[in-house]
Amino acid sequence: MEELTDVRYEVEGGLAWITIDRPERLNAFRAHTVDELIACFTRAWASSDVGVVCLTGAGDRAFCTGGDQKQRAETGDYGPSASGLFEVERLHTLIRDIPKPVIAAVNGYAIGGGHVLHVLCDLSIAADTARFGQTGPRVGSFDAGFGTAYLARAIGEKRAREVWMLCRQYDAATAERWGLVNAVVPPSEVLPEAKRWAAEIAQMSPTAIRFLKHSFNTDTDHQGGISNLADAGLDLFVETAEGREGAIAFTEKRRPDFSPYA
Ligand code: S0N
Repeated sequence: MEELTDVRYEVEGGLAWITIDRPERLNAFRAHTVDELIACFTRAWASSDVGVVCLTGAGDRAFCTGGDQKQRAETGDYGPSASGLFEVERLHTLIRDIPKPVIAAVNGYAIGGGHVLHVLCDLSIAADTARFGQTGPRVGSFDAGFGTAYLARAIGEKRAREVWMLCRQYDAATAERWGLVNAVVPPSEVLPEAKRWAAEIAQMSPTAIRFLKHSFNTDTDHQGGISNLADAGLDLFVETAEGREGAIAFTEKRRPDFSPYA
């Protein structure tokens, strides 16, 4: 694996820590960050000394705040990547397909595409200070497919539609009540608690866990097709004046004006 700039990868006693390391942008991801996340998850998959993966964010403010809106406002995309593609859908599929449990240690904001990442993890442990929500309709994007349909599986149709249509933020207590996270702990306990859960899982049969994970996924794998469809639509949408207005308004720290597009 080449030297990492946006992500950290550390293995500690059978647990691979994958940390998005862009705290100055609240751990928002650009295309290169996604490339590095894919490399880290692939490495964890291939490593026989890794049984569980934990995804988290650097610092104490954010897990991940989704696509880098400053990059998007600057260049109209999420910046360069190895393949020339923004491979976030591939990352989503990898988090689901890696045959090892993935725990999200949600240490702060899980917003937009960052919220989708934690939803796709097998388990989520949140700080009591964490905040959850989607912002796409405010910033001129959407993350449909796993981002909508799988969320609805997790918390129900009405709540998933509320999350996307109102773009509110929810606290950790609400997330726990809704079944969006497995446990809520004080901020200093998020990583130790994830470690304890990983150690407990490590006592189990890895083969049984692998079959169980694939079996859970099989029921929702078709949602990957919806993701591809939505992704194709999003590529067109982000090029429009309506899509650009959302990204530009974010960097200008003002409310977007979508009134011409009703
Ligand atoms: C998280 C929020 C609410 C925090 O607010 P707060 O506490 O007031 O802090 P700020 O001062 O706003 O933030 C501190 C600094 O961090 C920068 N920053 C924060 N988030 C981002 C970001 N996402 N991109 C770039 N920079 C970010 C702030 O600008 C600030 O910097 P300074 O100090 O220089 O002013 C608040 O920050 C917030 O609302 N953030 C934006 C959240 C958001 O809208 N995220 C993007 C949502 N959209 C996506 O994620 C797209 C999904 C995606 O990529 C995708 C997925 C699947 C298929 C396709 C796509 C696709 O888009 O192509």
